[in-house]
Amino acid sequence: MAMAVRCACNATVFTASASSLLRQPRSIKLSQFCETKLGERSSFLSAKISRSSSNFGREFVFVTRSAMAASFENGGILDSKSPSPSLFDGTPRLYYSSRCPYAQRVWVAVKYKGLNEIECIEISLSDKPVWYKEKVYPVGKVPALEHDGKVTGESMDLLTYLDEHFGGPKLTPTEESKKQAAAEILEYSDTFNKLGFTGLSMKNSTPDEIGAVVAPAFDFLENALGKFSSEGPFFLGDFGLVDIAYAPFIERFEIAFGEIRNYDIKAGRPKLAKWIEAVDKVEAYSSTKCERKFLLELYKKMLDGDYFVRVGVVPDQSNSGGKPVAAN
Ligand SMILES: N[C@@H](CCC(=O)N[C@@H](CS)C(=O)NCC(=O)O)C(=O)O
Repeated sequence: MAMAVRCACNATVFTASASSLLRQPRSIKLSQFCETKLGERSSFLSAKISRSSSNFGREFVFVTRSAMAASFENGGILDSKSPSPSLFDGTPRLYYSSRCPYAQRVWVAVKYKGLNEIECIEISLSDKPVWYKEKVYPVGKVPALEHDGKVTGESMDLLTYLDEHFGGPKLTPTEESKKQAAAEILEYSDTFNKLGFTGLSMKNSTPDEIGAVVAPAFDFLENALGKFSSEGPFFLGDFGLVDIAYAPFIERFEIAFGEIRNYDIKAGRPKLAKWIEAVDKVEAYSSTKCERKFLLELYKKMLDGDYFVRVGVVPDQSNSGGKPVAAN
């Protein structure tokens, strides 16, 4: 598919698009891309692309001709060179980055609920558009949702917000026993992430030493997955909020622990292994996944540069002889 795109279209414009498509192969209507010459017809075509975006899995939203040109050159991601899309015109918009696990949560929810009325706009985190912080979301983080004349963030809050204000399948359970289980498992989510990033940051430790730190986190999941396992492979039996909250992080931990720290998160945890298999079959989730190789390289780079220590997610271990300090 990428070859056909390259042959039929302007090479400069489509090399970037094709590579982003390669990251996430999709069933794309080639004619829509091939007709797009960024010329007189671009407004019409942008509308056409935007309207049929739900067919793509990954949404492309191009509001102006120049925004379209800029985002095509950057694989559909708006960066510092891209003009802002329309703001506060009544269209709900999700701002996200496919590499951000927090934003991925909300993106999955939008897809799972089939909310085609929400425009999903991917922005570059390494070359963020200035207008994002100035005009859209002063906090400057993704995800953020524009709806009803305001912009709000925080992935977990947004999942609940989507469930309360939009249609589609419910993410939150209605049964009392499941509500309580969901609250308990979700309460652990920040601790889980922190322990995971702490373990990954243990550069000078053996897999056993790393395991001693992170095993409780993965054991917690294995145990939680046992609660409703007679009803299905997901945390509460059926796919929902809890799965969405954990999936993007488990996706990254599975790759980075296995391939960088030589620690297999699934070993001795059959329910977790089954959950990973099951969640991969949920199209709304699997279609948001970055390519494994891309995430591996990203995490190698982040861990080499002590990213999680620098941003304060993980305590500095430089004064502890390379051994972990508690992540609470
Ligand atoms: N607590 C927030 C965390 C969001 C977050 O940290 N997002 C990161 C990307 S993964 C971000 O936008 N960082 C700002 C930046 O990279 O400039 C949530 O759950 O939504």
